[in-house]
Amino acid sequence: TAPRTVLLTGAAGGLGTLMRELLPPYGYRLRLFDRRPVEGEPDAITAELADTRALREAVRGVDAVIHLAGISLEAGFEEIVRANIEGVHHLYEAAREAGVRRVVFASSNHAVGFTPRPADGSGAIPVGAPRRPDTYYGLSKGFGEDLASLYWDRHGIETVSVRIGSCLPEPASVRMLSIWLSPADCARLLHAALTAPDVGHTVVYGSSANTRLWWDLSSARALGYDPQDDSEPYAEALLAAQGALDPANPGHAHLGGTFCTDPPRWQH
Ligand code: NAI
Ligand code: 15L
Repeated sequence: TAPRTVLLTGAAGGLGTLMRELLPPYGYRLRLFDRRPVEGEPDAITAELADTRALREAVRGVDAVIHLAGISLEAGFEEIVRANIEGVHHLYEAAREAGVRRVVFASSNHAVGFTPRPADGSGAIPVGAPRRPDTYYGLSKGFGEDLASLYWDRHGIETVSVRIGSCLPEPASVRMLSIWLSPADCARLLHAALTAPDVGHTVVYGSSANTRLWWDLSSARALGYDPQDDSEPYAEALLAAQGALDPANPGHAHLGGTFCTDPPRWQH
């Protein structure tokens, strides 16, 4: 049976805020969790991922979890360890104890961020490409994917790990023309990840059907995901404002963009 009650961690964040609007029309009842209060949602659970008692309470009775909570940019190693490595472990332990069957894990393109940028539109980067994390942040996302794999093989908890590109209402850079995930397509992809049968542990890239796509969307499509958006209408204005990607610019040479520069930067 399709999941109905879904725990959404990271509900106060940028993506959580978009998904709180876009997922209920698919029929989900969302339970919300974040360390920050969720505006206008008095029933949201305000707690840290380190609070195992609160997490246990949060997963009780849910059919699935969408795990967005965590540090979403580069940070100090200790901070990343606490939120993204220990945090994801606490989440899976709570899910295991409560018998939750399915998790959708917000992984990131930065798990493979040092992969050289392929030709626009080639869709060349396979989901099985070796991990090349570009930051401690990207490294923690690879850890989350491997933890998901372990909990599938050992405990039978299914996960779809979604290596999200850039999910914003509009693409904000020339790089994002290739990896943009429109919010509506994000909701479509999360719905597919929650409802597809027998996913075991599946890794997918998360983007819209962009003309300039860099990666292979076939594992996402195999879940039933049928993206409806394309960043191309934004291309002319972004290229006029920012110029084409320059292979000599270290912030343009890899999939992860300026996360790959030294020190990493994450402005658009
Ligand atoms: P965000 O930073 O806006 O939201 C993350 C939320 O997690 C925040 O509300 C924060 O309070 C909460 N959080 C952080 N550490 C926590 C902890 N220890 N305990 C409880 N709550 C905690 O990030 P955004 O953009 O909404 O991303 C959501 C998820 O998707 C993140 O895991 C991020 O790494 C991933 N992602 C997002 C992309 C995007 O384009 N928005 C791209 C790739 C991955
Ligand atoms: C991410 O993983 C970040 O969470 C998000 O804020 C964006 O910077 C995105 O990647 C990106 O690569 O554009």
